[in-house]
Amino acid sequence: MRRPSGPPGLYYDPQFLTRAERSEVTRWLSKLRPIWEKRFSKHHPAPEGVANRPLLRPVYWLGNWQFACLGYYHPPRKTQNRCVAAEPFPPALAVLVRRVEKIVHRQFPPSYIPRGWHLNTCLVNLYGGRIQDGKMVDNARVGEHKDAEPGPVASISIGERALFQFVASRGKGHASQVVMQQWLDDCSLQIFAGPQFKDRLFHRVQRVDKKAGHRFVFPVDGFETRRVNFTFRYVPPKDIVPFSKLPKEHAEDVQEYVEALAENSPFWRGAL
Ligand SMILES: O=C(O)CCC(=O)C(=O)O
Repeated sequence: MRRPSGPPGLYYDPQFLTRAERSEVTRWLSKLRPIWEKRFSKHHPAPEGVANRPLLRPVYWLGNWQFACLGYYHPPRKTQNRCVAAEPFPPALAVLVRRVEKIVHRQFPPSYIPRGWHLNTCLVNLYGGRIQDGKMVDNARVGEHKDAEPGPVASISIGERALFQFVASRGKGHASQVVMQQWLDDCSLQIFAGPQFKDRLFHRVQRVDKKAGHRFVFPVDGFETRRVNFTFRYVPPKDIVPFSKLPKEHAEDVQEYVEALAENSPFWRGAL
């Protein structure tokens, strides 16, 4: 019998997805059209000297969409007009989420789980290489950060394995210290929670392998995807706003993204 393990606040199961579940998820993914967002926008411009570059990777959000240019959800102060109501989880993911929530309640103490917590948000991250000026530039990494949504965060990975690190900051100008690292395998589940892994430490994806030859095909120009990661989080429903209720300037900033999403999604067509 498999015995998923980890220190308090960290859970890892290298074989969470069955082959059938992986196939279901991959089938759903094949119809998805992720988008390239830019970091800044007309009403939320880049600071002086900072370029308004696209994110390192195409993304897709479910449950609610946190557009990069509006600023990510960050309680206690940065919570309003950042989480825009988005498509619900498809059946292939909803069934996994129910299993993950059970694991969370079994695995972590109640003090790690805020009242009302349930996984209602998912960021789908594509990792791979971008074709720039005719050359493939590897973009398969994420810099150190914390996920500010309250409570446990669950991450399901498919494709090439990724080197995921928890790091402690040693202040400006000093390299962070790696406290714990884990290769996230194809079909794996990682959950992190609590004062150490969720609140104190930062996390990052240092690199993604190329060895197994996994590839995913998306209608995204100039990007070759070899890993897909689903990061499930909780945003209190009171902080989720429909697109139609966004203040005018916010709506203007994300209009082009919503129009792109609407080309492939009845939900987003309805939101326009
Ligand atoms: O791809 C991963 O494993 C982690 C992604 C991540 O850190 C995030 O979405 O915040």
